[in-house]
Amino acid sequence: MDVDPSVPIAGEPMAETAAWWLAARAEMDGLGAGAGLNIAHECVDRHAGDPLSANRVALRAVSRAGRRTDMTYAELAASTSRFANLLGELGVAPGDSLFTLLGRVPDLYVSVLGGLKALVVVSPLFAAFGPEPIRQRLELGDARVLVTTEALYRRRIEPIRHELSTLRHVLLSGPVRDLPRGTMRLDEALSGAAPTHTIAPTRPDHPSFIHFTSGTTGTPKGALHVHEAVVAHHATAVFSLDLRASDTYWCTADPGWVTGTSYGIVGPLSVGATVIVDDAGFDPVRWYGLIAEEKIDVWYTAPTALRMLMRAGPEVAAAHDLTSLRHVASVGEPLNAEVVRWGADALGVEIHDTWWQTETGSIMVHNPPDVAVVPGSMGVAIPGVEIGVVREGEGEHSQPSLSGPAEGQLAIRTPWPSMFRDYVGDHQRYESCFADGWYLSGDLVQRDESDRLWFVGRADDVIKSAGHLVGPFEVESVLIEHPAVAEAAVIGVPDPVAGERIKAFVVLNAGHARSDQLLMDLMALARRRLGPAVAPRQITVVDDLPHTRSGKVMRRLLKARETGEAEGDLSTLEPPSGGDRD
Ligand code: 6R9
Repeated sequence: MDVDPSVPIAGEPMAETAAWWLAARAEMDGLGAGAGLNIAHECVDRHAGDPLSANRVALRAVSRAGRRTDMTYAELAASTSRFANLLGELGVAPGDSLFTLLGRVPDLYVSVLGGLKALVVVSPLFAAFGPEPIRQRLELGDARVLVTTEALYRRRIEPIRHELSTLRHVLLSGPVRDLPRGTMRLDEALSGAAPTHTIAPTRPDHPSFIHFTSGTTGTPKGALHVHEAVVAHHATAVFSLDLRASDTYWCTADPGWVTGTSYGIVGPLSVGATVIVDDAGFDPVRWYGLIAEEKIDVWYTAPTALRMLMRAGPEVAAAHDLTSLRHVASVGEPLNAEVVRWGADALGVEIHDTWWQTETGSIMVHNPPDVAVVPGSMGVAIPGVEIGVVREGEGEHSQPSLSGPAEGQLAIRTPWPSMFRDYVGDHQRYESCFADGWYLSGDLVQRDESDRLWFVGRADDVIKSAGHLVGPFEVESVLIEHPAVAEAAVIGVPDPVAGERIKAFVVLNAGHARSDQLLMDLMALARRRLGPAVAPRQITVVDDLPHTRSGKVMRRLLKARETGEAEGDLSTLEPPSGGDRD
């Protein structure tokens, strides 16, 4: 993070010259000649400075009890300026890092955007993390400032504060009963700071965010992003999520995950939309109620949530008026064709899958809003991005295949505006993600004759059985079609003859009991639909499956348990109870 932000670079070229990016870039007004591009300016000050949008609601926080608190773009501009000025008064310098450990409350958004105004590097952490994953991340990111609550501070930070050698300032959001030593109240500190702030020149490659993502082994990886990424967030918010300034928009992801920042904060605010801020957990009645009451136009969510809504039954959906929904999109894990078909009925709109990663920063593959969805496909490359498929067995330096049917690892030609620029503290690992100008995603895909991409699996989750490459998702999708099955996870277990043998774990819906007949039915369904090479050899009924906190089934953990291998980094494992949210 050793850049000198005081040196503006006049006319610095954008990383990508495609028309798509140029169109988005043209909508950014920038900080003036030679002063660069700052995310917070594009998301907040640009709208606050325009009489047409200054009084539009930027953030609408909806409490568990249904109470609304609105903040307009003008109010958000003032609060974030106060926050940026406060950081300056505390001696926090551009390039220092600021972490948040907060639920989804307005102070989270003010801290993130105020931090960006002050050119500090922001890392929002998920509030349900325990002390160990928090410590790892604060240490890896050299945290200088932390914004959290009194309760979270007492529980998660106080016990480890002495280990956090770079941490200088802790600001407490919300009510404080008994101010802990070495902390400050955020509200008091903000009220003493001036409500206007001139953003310093910001180079497009100035660091903006660190988003942590779990690897298969070792410590989490801190993907470093830059201000220029706002161009990609804006372009994809408009062209992939179909978002407009007049829309009310809800992204169900927490900003502790890249989706909750890129599309819970940056993308929608860059468009000037009204963002719903909801801190309550999943509840089908409440969720449908929120869509109906807030008249959500555009909704970005995850397959697990959609599958849970599907399980809640059609009558729950039918009891709410969901006609405000114009565009629904999904990300993060495979979106089963069955869920897309359910969505068309229950939500009244098609669910548009999108694919991207913490490292890519923004949507890379999408189902465009104006094209009929092909259920089960992740879609096509967004304009301005070139996706290649690296076929298995091709030499390390062969070029990826660019179109037509192919199967292999998804690769993206560098650069693009929102690409990560490093893994903090592990440049070697960063370098190892690239070959010959391509970023290698680690995901395996199939591409069809229309250049549509179909998810096969993570490179390390894919099963090789009797010479056939088998994607667990394919098998899981078939198993969950059975009315008794709520969820399925499929792994490869070592087999002396076939290399790997396919094993499935299934969780049953309420009202269904494990029986030999049911297992035979499932086996028959799988064989019928998938053929003997792909159907599981073994199906086991379990009470629940291990998930990451972002909702992905941890097949790797199932596999490790099955084979007796080390379980690896479990910091993102969701507790089986379904959540210990603060
Ligand atoms: C945004 C986000 C990235 C990994 C990615 C892939 C999986 C994402 C998907 C999908 C199937 C999709 N993934 N989108 N799998 N279909 N539409 O989720 O980032 O947390 O870094 O996860 O998620 O395996 O490589 P991140």
